[in-house]
Formats: sequence, C-alpha cells, structure tokens
Amino acid sequence: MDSFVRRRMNNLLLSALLVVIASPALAAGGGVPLLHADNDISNTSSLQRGARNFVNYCMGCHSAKYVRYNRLAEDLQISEDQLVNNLMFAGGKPHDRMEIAMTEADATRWFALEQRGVVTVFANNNTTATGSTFLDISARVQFSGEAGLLGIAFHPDFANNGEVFLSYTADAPLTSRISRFRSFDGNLTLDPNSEEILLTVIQPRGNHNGGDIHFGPDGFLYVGFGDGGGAGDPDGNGQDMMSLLGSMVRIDVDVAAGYGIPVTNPFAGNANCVQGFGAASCPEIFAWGLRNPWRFSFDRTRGDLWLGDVGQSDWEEVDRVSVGGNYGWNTREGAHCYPAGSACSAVGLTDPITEYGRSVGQSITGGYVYRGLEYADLRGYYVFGDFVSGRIWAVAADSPIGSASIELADTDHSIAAFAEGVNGELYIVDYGGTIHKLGP
Ligand SMILES: [Ca+2]
Repeated sequence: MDSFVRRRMNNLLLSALLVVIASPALAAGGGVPLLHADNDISNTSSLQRGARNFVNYCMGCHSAKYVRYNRLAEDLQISEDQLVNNLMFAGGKPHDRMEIAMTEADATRWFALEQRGVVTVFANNNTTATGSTFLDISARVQFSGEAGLLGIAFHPDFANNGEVFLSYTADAPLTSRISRFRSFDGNLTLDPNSEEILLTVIQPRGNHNGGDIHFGPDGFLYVGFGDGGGAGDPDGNGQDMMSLLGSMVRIDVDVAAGYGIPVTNPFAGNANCVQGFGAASCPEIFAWGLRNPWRFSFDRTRGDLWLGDVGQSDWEEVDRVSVGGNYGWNTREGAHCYPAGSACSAVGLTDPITEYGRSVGQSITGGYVYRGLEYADLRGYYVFGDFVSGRIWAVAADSPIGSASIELADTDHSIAAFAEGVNGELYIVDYGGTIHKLGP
C-alpha cells in the first residue's frame, strides 16, 4: 500500500473531522486510538502502557489536543494557537500549505511554502494577521498529489546576494527542478523572471519526489530525491547510482554557470548526469539507497545530516547520513530485508539510527536536532514526527544505529514539516494549515 494514498485519505478524513468534530481521538488517523485525558488507558498500545508511569495527562490544557508520555516530554508544550493568528495566506486556502522556512540571515520574517507554487512571507510575531507574496510561480508548478513546490533554501549569503533556491515539479513530462531565484528589491520579493534552472530530474511517476533542499555547513546545496515512485521501487533506482532518483544529492551553486561537483562526492570526476540519469555513477550523488527523503536537516551544532525516509509497507526510518553511505532501499526497509521475509545481504548497507512500525505511524516527517534554549531537556535530541498518526518522537543526536526513540507526544496534527527558527526553537507545520511551536 502506498503511503501517499494513506496520507491523502487521512488528510481528507482529518479535514472533514476538524470541521464537524474537534476530537483528537477521531482525528488520529491510521486507526490508532489516541490516549488523552478522557480516554481509558486500557485502550492503548503496549508501548503506551509501558510509559504509563511517565504519562503527563493533558489536564488543564485548553483542549486535549495532545498527550505526553515520558519524563523527557513532561514539560513539552505544543502551542494551541498557530504561530500567526488568523493568518490569511495569499491563496486563502489552508490545504495548500506545506512547509515553513526561516532565513538564517533574518529572524524577523517567516517564509511559508504553498504546494501550488507560492511562497508567502510574514512577520515573525504572533499578532501578524496577513502575509504577502514573496514569489508566485504557480503557473509553472505542477501541483498534484506529492508533486508541487516542495522545498526552499536561502543562500547562506542571502542577506547580501538575494539568492533563494527552490525545489518543485513541472509537468510534461513530470520533472523535478532545482532553481535559483534572485531578489532585486532588497529581499522583499523574488523576481519570478530571475529563475535559473540548475538541475532537472525526470520523474517516471507522480509519487516519491523527495523535494526538500538545504544548504549544509559546508556551503553546498543538498537535495533529496525519492525512488521515482510506484511501489517497491520497480525500476531499482534506490541501488542504481547511475540515477539521481533514490539519492541525496550535493552540488556547489557558487560557480560561474550551472552547478559544480564537490570533490569529495563519491563519484566526482564522472560526467554530470543529464535529467537525472547517466552512463556512469552520477557525480552529484552524496548518498543513496533512499525511498523518499521527504524531509531532512542539518544539526547546527554537530553538522550531521538527519533524514526521515518514508517506508513502503512496514518501517519508517531515521538516518544519519554520511558521504558515500548506502541506506539500503530497496534491499532493506528500515533494518529489515525487503520484501518482508526475504533473504538479503546487509553488507555495505547502513541501517537506520531508529525506526518505527505501522502500529504507531505510517509516513515519517523528518525534523531537526533541537538546539534551542527554551526547552533544556530536549537539547541535543533529534525530533521527528509522523504525518499520519501525528506522533512526535526524539532520539539523542549521538545515538548509534539501532537505537530506540522516545515518544514525546501524540497529536492530532498532519505533520507536513518541522521548522527551525534562527534561535533554534522548533515548530510543526500542519498540512491542514496551522503552525505550532514546540516548547516547555
Ligand atoms: Ca534505509
């Protein structure tokens, strides 16, 4: 079963439920009963029962929108109000919202992505009621299912050079584009006519487009691409280094034209791959063996690349990604042979730092290592969540492969993305159109 279908079904269900019944138990999705103040604890999973002594019931909250499970999470709060009250996005429809990003150069503004192809900017204070259009490229974005405007990265020197990089899908045929845009008005807006398409990848199917992009601490641009879609990686792209599909890509955008290849990329020296494919291993590849790296980030203290790889049938996984690493898909799903029950060799493959099964979630959304100041107990933990179940977990940033995560909360949010403020505080972005701060 395809995770996208599950997510869309759940989202439609959630949308309907939020209109008529503000019930977290019914909005959980995935058939997993939510534990909250009004629930019978006998109706919960063994994992939840095991954590019973640590449960901090949400008594006294505005509403029982989430529960917390353990000592680490005892102080966790998830703001009831969205970051910006009653914010009306340019599109006016909350379902178009996908991600929120914040430029490192400017702590006064948030930038929110709408999947249809609009970037909205709004002031970083909780009394802001309106945003304005930073960029509108909806006419050139193919928005359907998992396709659309999917990622944004501000150049590390954005304050001076006004460069912003976007990841989106165009149509006929479906193609992922990594493009540079520039501002010519003091970074108030981006000029849609400034687009410079740096890299394109033909997408054989509509799902698993990856889409997240970030600059690493090395100043290079990292791009995640899914396996090309379908189910089970029918074309074998995950283990095919002659395809950018199923890979984490790293390129140098500070060259005279197009992009450069960092010399430490594993296949540096080979001819660049054209539209995602080549006759030899692609020099753009940083790591491979991925199914759909929907969201990834860098630990601002340790520099590590953390990634949530969406699973196929049984396992959602968290990877700490190193150059030249092979993260197993489609030989392995999480730390297990794929298909389930088959025999496989794990030689040369790197298993996840942590994983979780279908009883607690169905589509991982990678987050960030928390390096903020407000929530001291969480400092140094990688925080991630699940789009379908709304649960949020943490795992220590120095954890070895095969570690257990700690469940922080069980929310009714469709967690499309996490966002990290300039100050290191974390937010969750609900696909249904609200933004929530995590904090003590
Ligand atoms: Ca893997």
